[in-house]
Order: sequence, then structure tokens, then C-alpha cells
Amino acid sequence: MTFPNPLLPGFNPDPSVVAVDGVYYLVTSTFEYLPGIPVYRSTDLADWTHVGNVASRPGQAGVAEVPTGGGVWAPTIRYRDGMFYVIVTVAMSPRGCVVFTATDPAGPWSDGTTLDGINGIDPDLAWGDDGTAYVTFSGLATGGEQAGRHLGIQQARVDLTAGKALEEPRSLWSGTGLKFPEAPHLYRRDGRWYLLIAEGGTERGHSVSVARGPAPQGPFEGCPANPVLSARSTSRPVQNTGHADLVAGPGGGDALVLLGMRPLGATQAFSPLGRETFITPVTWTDGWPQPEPVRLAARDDAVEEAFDFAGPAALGDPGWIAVRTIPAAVASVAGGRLSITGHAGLDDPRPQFVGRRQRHLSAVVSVTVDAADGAGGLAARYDEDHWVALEARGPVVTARARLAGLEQAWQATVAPGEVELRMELSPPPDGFTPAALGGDRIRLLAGGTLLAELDGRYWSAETCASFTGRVIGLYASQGTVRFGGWRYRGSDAGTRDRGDTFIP
Ligand code: 6LW
Repeated sequence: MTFPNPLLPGFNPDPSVVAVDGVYYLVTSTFEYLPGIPVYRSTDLADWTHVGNVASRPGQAGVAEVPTGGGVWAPTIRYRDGMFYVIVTVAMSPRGCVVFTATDPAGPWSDGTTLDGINGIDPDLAWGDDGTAYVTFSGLATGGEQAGRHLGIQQARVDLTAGKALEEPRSLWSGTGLKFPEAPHLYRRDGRWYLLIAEGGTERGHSVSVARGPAPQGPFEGCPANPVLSARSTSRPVQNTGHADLVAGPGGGDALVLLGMRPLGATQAFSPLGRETFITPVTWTDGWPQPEPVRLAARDDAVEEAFDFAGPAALGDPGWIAVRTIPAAVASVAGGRLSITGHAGLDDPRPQFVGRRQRHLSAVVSVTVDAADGAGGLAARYDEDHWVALEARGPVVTARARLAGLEQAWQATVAPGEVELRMELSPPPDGFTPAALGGDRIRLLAGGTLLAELDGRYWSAETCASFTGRVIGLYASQGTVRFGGWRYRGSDAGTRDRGDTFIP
């Protein structure tokens, strides 16, 4: 089997996948962004369509008050008896461990039921042969007095209808001793139960380990070859590989869908797009899964995306996201214009911003802006403390770069009326020059004039440490700003594993 990799580029961490009647559905984490939990659909496990989002109504995920990096962590999608289930932790929030259901994965999804007694992250849902529902999770406390405490991988039988654990969580096998055993998934296969987990942390040490046992509650025995997958201490172009879910491919072979990153440059230090979804084939030896190292094989086709805001349907595209609220609460669309009324800046935890995931390392994003009645423009955002923007206010456009409380600005006066704002993003050059050791290039242009060229290392996952990814979008910080003609062109053509990459 050959797959494109990344499978789902851009901010798409912690993937979970289920196959039902030859159709695959995949979900990923969204943290403080809404709508939450994108649902991607595929019939071949290679080409995916974003068909909807689980948490399309603000009350479902309840992320209005979560701290940055909190919110929707690591959903699991499963299917049983005509019903799809997504179980997820809304971290650092009283919402806790929530189960959503739907008969159509495109939605609508239920309001969600909190499961009392499951205190941790990364919940998995599995049913035993007798129909008992088991939630297996990582016993990390993300709030309260116990915040930071980690009890390893735990499990409890649950009543999904009543919304409660039926027992005190029990400890299961928790890996080989690497840090943060997490992302457990349970599978039944050939008369055995397999417990797949991640360990080593979501950074460069990220790994996949596996154990097996006779029953869903164990006892579990670890695979002698653990961790069965990791890119740690290698120069592979896809790093941080872990947090995996197992699925049968259309050709009969198995695959892991998993989290990975594409750190750039000779030192592989900075990943502009954050944690993405990858895939790798799995073979079985002596009843143990052996995943292949994750290969980089980006799609060669360029992606062109255009929104002309002719009618409200433009914002109905499931790829628009906003911060701690839904896009429709921030922006409105009519007559070929998207309008945003602003009352806070991008440094506010609730900016008036709607955006889309940057999915390609080479991308050009442009929009026209009319800022006669306000201030706002085009921004690439990681969080409230890490963003770059082209901000128009009347005839003046300011390029602004914000990084951990530091800010710099470059100003230009352009002709009054509508002006084109444009962001050009590209990987660093090859080699060992200072530029080659940094992040991607970010060029900020207004009306065709270059205002600033920045080293994207400061707006990359490793610097921002915010779990999310780069989101590029439109905002207003004051008054009403009108936008026309959104264009995104992205390409990763030719980015593949180099022949000289050493794969043991
Ligand atoms: C997630 C944990 C992790 O819950 O990071 O990659 C956390 N691993 O499994 C947030 O994505």
C-alpha cells in the first residue's frame, strides 16, 4: 500500500479512525478552536474530505473559558450497532470526558454526555464480547489540586447512557517506562486483546508501544520489541511519530494512522504547521504488530482554494474555525464580502478572527480588505501571544509580528480603498547557512509591496508550545472590516524522503 504523507496536513493532531462498510472516518483534536473535532471521510484511506465537525454548536465542547492549549484533546471515534461514538476529554474544563453520538458522522452529533469518574485524558471506547463498554484512558490530571499527577494507563467499565464509570478506574499496562503513557486504544484481534499506547511525550521522544492479553481488562504483556515505532534520535523527515490508531486498509493490510511533525531545515528544529496526521503500514509477526517507519510522501498536486463570499454558504465550509467561539459568531457574509466587527486585538484570548489551517509548507494566502471603517486584516496565528499580521486601518497597512510579549511593526501607506493583503510562506533554503537553520520564510505584502520578511521559527510548534498549529485567517480589532476574495494556494510538491535518509 502506498499512502500520501502527511495524510491530513496542517493542524490535525491525535488522529483516530474507524472503518464502517468500507468507508473511513477520521477525527482530530481542536483544543480552544470551534467548531471542534473535524470529521474526515475517505473510501480508500488516502484521499479525504472534511465532511463536518462533531462540536459544531458551542455548548457541545464547552471551550469558551478553557485556557489556551486546553479544550478538546484527543478524540477516539468508534462504531457499534448503527451508531458512531466520539469520546474525548475537554481538558482544563468541567466538561471532562464527553461522549458524543451520531448516526451520520457528518452530523449532527448529540449534545454530549459527560462520563463521571473518568479523570484523565485520551479516552478510548471499546466493547467486550458481552457488550460491556470499557473506557481506557491516560490517568493524567489536567486540573484541580492533582494537576500534573499521572497514574499511567487506566480503565473502567462505564454506563454510557447514565454517564458514569461503574467502578474505580484500574491500572493497566503503562508502557516501557518512557514518560507520559497516553493515547491508549484497545482492539480485539485473533482471539486476543491488544492495547496500543503512545509514550515518550508528544515531542521528539514520541513512540508507539503495544501489549496484548486475553481480555479487555488484561492482564497485558508488552511486546519485546517496544517501542514498535519511534523517530526519536533519527534524521527522518517525519518526527514526533506517536499517538496512533490501528485500522484495516482497503487492500486487506493494516495501517497505523498517527501523529507526526515535519521539522524543517538542516537541524530539523522548527515545524510551522504543528502536529499533523500521517499513516504507515503495519505487518504482523508472531502476533505482534510491526509498523514501518513513517515516510514523507507529500501529495504532488497544488491545492487552490477560493472563497468569494457570495453568500452565507461560504462560512458554512467546515474548514473555517474561530477561537473559543464559532465562526458565525465572529463573521457574517453577504454580497461578496465577509464582514467582521472587532472590539479586541489578536492578543486577546477571544479575538474576532476566523481562519483555516495552513496545510502546506509552501503557501500563498491573499485577500482584499476594505478598512475604511475599522482596523483588521490577514493574520497567521498560533495563539494570542504568537502571531503575524497585516493590519489595515484606512489607507495605512501595518505588518505586525508578535512573539511572547515582544512586538515589532512595519508600516506602509497604500492607496485608499480596497487593498490586497498577501502572505507568502515557504520552506527555508537547503544547506547550513543561518537562514537554512531557521524556520519557514514568512513574507508579508500589501498592495504588492513587501513590508516584512520573517523567520517562521517563532511561529512554529516548538516555539509556541501550544499543541495546535498555524491557522491563517481574517480579523478585525476595531470597527467593521470587510474582506473579499480569499485565495489559498498550497503545495508540498516534491517533498519526499530523500534516498540518503538512514532508516535502520
Ligand atoms: C494528547 C496527548 C498528546 O491528549 O498531546 O500527542 C495531548 N499526545 O495524547 C494533546 O494533543
